[in-house]
Amino acid sequence: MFSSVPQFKNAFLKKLEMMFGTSFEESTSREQFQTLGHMIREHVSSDWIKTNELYRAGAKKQVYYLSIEFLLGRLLRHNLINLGVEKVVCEGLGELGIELDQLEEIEADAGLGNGGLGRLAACFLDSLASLDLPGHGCGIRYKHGLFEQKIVDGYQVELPEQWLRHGHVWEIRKTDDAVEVPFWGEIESRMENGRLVFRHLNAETIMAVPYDLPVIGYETQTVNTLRLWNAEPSRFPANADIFKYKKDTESVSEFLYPDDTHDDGKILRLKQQYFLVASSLKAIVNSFKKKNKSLLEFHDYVSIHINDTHPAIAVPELMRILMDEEGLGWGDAWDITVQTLSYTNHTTLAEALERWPIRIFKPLLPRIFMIVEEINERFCKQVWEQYPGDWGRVESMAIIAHDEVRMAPLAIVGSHSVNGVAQLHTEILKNREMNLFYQFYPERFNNKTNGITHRRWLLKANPGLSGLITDAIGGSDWVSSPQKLEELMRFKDDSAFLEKLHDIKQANKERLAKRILDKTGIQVDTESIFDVQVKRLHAYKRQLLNVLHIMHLYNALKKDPEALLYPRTFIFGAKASPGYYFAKKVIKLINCVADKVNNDPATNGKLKVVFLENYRVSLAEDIFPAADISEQISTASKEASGTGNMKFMMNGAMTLGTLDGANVEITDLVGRENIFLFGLTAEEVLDYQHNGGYHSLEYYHHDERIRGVVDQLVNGFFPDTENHFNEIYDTLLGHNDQYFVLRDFASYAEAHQEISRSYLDRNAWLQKSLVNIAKSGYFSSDRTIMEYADQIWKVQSALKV
Ligand code: 26W
Repeated sequence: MFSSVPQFKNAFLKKLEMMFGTSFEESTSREQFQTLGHMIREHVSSDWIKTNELYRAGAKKQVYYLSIEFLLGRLLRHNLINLGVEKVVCEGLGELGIELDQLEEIEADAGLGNGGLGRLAACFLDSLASLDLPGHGCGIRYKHGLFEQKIVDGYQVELPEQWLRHGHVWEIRKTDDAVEVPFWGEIESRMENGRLVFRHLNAETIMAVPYDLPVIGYETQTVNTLRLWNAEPSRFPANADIFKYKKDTESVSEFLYPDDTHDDGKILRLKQQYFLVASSLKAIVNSFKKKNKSLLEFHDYVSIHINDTHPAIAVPELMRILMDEEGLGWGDAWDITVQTLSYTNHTTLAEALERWPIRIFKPLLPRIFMIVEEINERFCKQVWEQYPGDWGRVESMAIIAHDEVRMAPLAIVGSHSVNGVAQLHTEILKNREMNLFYQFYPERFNNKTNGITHRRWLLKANPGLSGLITDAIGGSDWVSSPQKLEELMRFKDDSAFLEKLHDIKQANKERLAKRILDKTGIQVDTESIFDVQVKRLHAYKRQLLNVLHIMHLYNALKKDPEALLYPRTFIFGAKASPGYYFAKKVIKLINCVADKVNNDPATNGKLKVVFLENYRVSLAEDIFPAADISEQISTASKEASGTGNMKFMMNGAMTLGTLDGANVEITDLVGRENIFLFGLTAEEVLDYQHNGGYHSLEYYHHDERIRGVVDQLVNGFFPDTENHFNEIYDTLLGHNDQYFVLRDFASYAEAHQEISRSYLDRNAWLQKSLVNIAKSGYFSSDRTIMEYADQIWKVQSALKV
């Protein structure tokens, strides 16, 4: 149905009539969108079935990526591109008077994630399918994804997100594959035929119903599966309030938890984690059993990946299945579990390391708790045997301690592989945060530097640049082999080529400028430098440093109209976790600064500040291609990797960053002259943190630029914001500026000046931009996934052999 334009048009019109009983003339855009979605699903169904058959019959190992987040965004154009039918569809619709661009806007983003971790999972799915690897995602079908952000009076207001309001065209409900997940109740144990048998009595069970999404690889027959579980009532308990039971049950897949360190939904969150793990493992074991192999070979056929600690409960759950349901003894079950599981750590921030109070964990998951206790006892004994007398070590490493279950130790002890997500991050895990575990299991620790799918973030998001690359290096091989982007290096001294690069960036900036105008009413100058910071709002990411620096530029311009070497447009996008008070104040501050700057004739034509509401995947796709500067300014050592940094680089923006996360590897690739670095190094930050010696007040007193902007937070500089920024002021001066904002201020300001000077030399700037694009192939998630496949999961392409 996609082989030629007339054929497509025909099929489209027929399908539309059949699905909606309406003529084309009468149809709405939503109906047209749904029609196209269904056509694509039908089109891939035979490949989907074939892929599944291949996996079922073949002796090949499967990998399952368990993640509490999958930040997919929209799928329409992505699927069209991967199927190689974008052109036919675009033309066919065009002839019918429909613009694909507009149809695309109908689709709601599947926003089932907070940020980097969830988007990484989505990029990985695309790479797995595109590389013909047998890898599937397992997640939760949240009714509401990450909240929709509105800015009201400069403050963030959260609205429930409604992506399922009109249904999700890509999903298929699989009622027959539903499984039950038990909570609460008691465990009865008794001897049966010489074996201890456990029964879960009086449990409250929840039905987990899977919804499957096809994951379509790029120009391949492989169609993998993302399975999202929906929580529904199963057996209504006798004598219970039916409505309450229904509500409690459904609440398990109702909301994605925002990354919120102080929330009271702890029980619900742990319920979600067990819900995801128990239903996924049940399905995985069921499908393994169809192969009629011995369970002792389980790990030769199945690899299960734990994406951060949220699914770490897979360790005791797999043990439970192997022992209680399949009758294996502890030793065999443990060997299989460890060889099956692998774990990625995504953060070293202490507040994000999960711990569950026993008083919650034990009653909610009674059998699982028993198994965790046993794992802990055996593990502590091993440590004690290796380090006799070292109680301190046992206490720091224990899985259960101080009335809490610690999920990172559980994941490390129960996995054969533990990885960080960028070189620096892995070194910090090995030498600092997880050093005791590294000493104990040195062979388990390894690095897998993150990546992004260049198919979404370059091919789809930036058609202008993709077209230029294809023309320049003679064909679109680079889409399958992104390392080939390096061939662009030959154009470094080709000024005609560089000018084309400039024109593309300019066109992208104009497109974004139009969106900014539509959304905010702010007119930005497309000749100015587009300087962008888009990411979750968090103190360690230091949006505050950025905005304080803008205040400084404003002050400087008020004193001297010539103070700024080159006009700038600062663009922000960020959501703050709903309970994160400080982060919300920073959003307010950015908006106040924007108001002040954008309405002052003194800075007109020189400085603009834009806060784009409701940052999400689809908005990100408009932003990255239009950026000149990528702000990656986290306090060194705090950002595990960053992946936005890679998306900017791939689209030819220059990084302004600290030596943190993957910025370190970006620097190694592009060379010191093609990146703007500033600030403390990770070593210096960690040294300050351990040995003291930093006094933010000194920087306040000794740098009048700093004193100027910090005072403006509280001295009435912003009209009608009395006391609004007291907390920010206190964080900086009263609490000694934990994230070294003032310490790095001077160095940051200097780097900004260097940027302006560089931008004045257009040819040199374009050369830098070219080098960034050319070297970005390394950051394709295809490279990352090949490393996971070869070194951790030991899976191979299902089509080979
Ligand atoms: C408390 C539970 C919790 C804690 C943290 C939930 C969610 C989070 C974050 C949102 C985790 C996250 O997104 N981490 C990011 O992972 C990316 C992919 O590896 C990295 O590039 C980022 O540096 C890291 O912050």
